[in-house]
Amino acid sequence: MQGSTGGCVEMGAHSATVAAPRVAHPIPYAPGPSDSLRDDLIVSERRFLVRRKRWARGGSAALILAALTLALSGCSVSGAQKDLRFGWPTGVTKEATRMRVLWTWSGVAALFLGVIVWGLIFWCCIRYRKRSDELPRQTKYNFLVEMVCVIVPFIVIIGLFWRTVVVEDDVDHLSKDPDVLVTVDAFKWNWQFEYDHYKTTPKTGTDVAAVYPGVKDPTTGGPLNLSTVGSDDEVPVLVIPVGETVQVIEHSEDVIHSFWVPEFLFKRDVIPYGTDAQQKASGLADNRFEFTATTTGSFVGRCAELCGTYHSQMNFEVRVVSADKYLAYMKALAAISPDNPARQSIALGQVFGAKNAYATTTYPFNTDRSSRKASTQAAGS
Ligand SMILES: [Cu+2]
Repeated sequence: MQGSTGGCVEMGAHSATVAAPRVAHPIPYAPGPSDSLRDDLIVSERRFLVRRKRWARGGSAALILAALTLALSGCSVSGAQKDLRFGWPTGVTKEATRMRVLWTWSGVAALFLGVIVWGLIFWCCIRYRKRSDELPRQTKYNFLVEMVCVIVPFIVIIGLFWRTVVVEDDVDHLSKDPDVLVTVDAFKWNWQFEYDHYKTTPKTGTDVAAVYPGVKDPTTGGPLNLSTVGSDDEVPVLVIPVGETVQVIEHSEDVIHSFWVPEFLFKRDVIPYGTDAQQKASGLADNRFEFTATTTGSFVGRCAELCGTYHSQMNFEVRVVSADKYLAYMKALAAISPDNPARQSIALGQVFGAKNAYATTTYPFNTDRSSRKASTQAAGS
């Protein structure tokens, strides 16, 4: 009786189990290296190690040369990172600068990794280019390389996330006692700017720099805050002091608008919560944000939310001025009755001259829907 089990041959009931001869399966792509091939590989490895040392020395020399060039050309690291914008627009607030710094260093980090990856790709192309028809040494499962390829991207992601959260928190930060507190009231289709407070405590109601003296607010019965409002004929201008923290309360009663100043590199929606009574009942609070302007000048602002028929005409201007000019403007406004619809241009003219009595970065649009023509700037506006 003869049977076969696995790789053994059983010869009868008393026969010994004899191992069957192993069949040598050809391994087409992994031949054992001959002595000469092994020698070639050893020589090749040595050459590689020598080259690696040379490259390391060359890389160090390049880094030192770059640092020396930077130092000798009078560039500072802060100057270089200021110029490395990678397309980021120039902002005029501290918050815009913080965002730009994040963008710059993210770009530098991406370039650094990019150069390493490109270098490795080109190195592989040159180092392992085809030299003959001989099959090169086949390798697999390099644990170290695979771990590096997993861990490094994770470190990059964690770094980017961490810095983004830190900068986002900075941009969204609200001071307990900002220098200037302004309520931006958006409505179909214009803006009202109410100056609630300037460097005094708003809760006490004694902020004389931002109220009409002797005029009571009909709603609260307290002092009436200084305010200006835009119209079809006049673009609203928000005047703020440079280098001081400005907190904006965004209020709307009709639809969603969005306060956007392109040079601030920032916009935020103005969410409507109905009338004051409805909002109070809902317990929902108006959006707030804060900024500190770093450059004086006039900057156009726009509504960035499609809010209705004349949405595109909701332009305004933010005028960043010195603290002295700001206080002078507050005083000029306080001296004009809140019932005077021309109070903004009168006060602006008194402080900044007749040429700057109106917005200088934009102009009122023609609201006649039958005109069928693009709006042009009217004389004197
Ligand atoms: Cu709007």
